[in-house]
Amino acid sequence: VDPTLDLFEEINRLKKEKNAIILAHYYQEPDIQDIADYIGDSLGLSREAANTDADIIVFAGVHFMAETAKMLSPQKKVLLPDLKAGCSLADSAPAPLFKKFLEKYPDHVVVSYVNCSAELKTLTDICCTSTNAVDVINSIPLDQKIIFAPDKNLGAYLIKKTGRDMVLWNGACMVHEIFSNEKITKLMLRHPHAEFIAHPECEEHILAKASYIGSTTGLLKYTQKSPAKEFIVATEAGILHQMQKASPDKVFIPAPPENNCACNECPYMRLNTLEKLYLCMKHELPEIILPDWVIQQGRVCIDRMLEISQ
Ligand code: CIZ
Ligand code: SF4
Repeated sequence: VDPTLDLFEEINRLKKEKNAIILAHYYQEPDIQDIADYIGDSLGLSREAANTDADIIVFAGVHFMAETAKMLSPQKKVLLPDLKAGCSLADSAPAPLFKKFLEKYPDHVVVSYVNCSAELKTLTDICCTSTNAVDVINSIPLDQKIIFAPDKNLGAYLIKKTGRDMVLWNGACMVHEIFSNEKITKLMLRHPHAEFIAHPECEEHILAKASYIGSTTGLLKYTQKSPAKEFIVATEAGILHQMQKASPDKVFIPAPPENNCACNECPYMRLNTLEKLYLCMKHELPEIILPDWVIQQGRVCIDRMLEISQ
């Protein structure tokens, strides 16, 4: 790409020219968040993908999210700036293995966190996000047994929260499992007035320290309404950009990971760059293509979720 090109200008031009909409997840780099038409978590982004009248959806997020957008708007072109933007959590539940696992629990309803592949969704009865997971589980009759996949940490949190016994698939997100309890404790001692808040994909011992647990949207809203002036935030660090924008006078500290790495940034989310976003809009590639049967069978569990969380 020509280094003198103003990527913001070019992207905005392509957006108009092609009647495209850019949907960006909270975990995208700040530049991408700033040029997006809509920024949100996976629930908000799915809703937006279902309702848009754009011809092209440019999905600045990871592969399973773009697949969800394609399932909800199959007649539209859905682009992902980098096809390698996957997800360690979605990868932890390969559909063929999961299918075998289900054979052991024939009379169970399958609830899957939306962070899973399109193929896994074809094996799922009802989907959920961290925003609506409690409502989704509460919508299932009490005598009905449940399997929850793929995140064991979110699953354990939901068992506590709903009192429902669920069979859990043993998956996890590499970003939310990396936080250091010891370093967070030290940070809290140094910032005694800071509130510690966390995403339910974190491990139980981390959640136990949090004064608020919620989805990315939940965390963002909480920081706006809480009287606290300082927050230590245990989720992917990208969300701090919107928190800081919404509350310029407050201080946001990313919760520290175990090693001295940037591993509280999702390596998959960060594969998308402004340059790749521009190139993908220019060439209308890479495009998300799904077999018809996957779209038809996979979207049933998403439609059920959207009905419950209208
Ligand atoms: O960890 C993720 O990928 C999350 C929290 C997604 C989402 O928006 O729920
Ligand atoms: Fe997947 Fe975790 Fe990255 Fe979210 S933060 S996309 S769950 S690897």
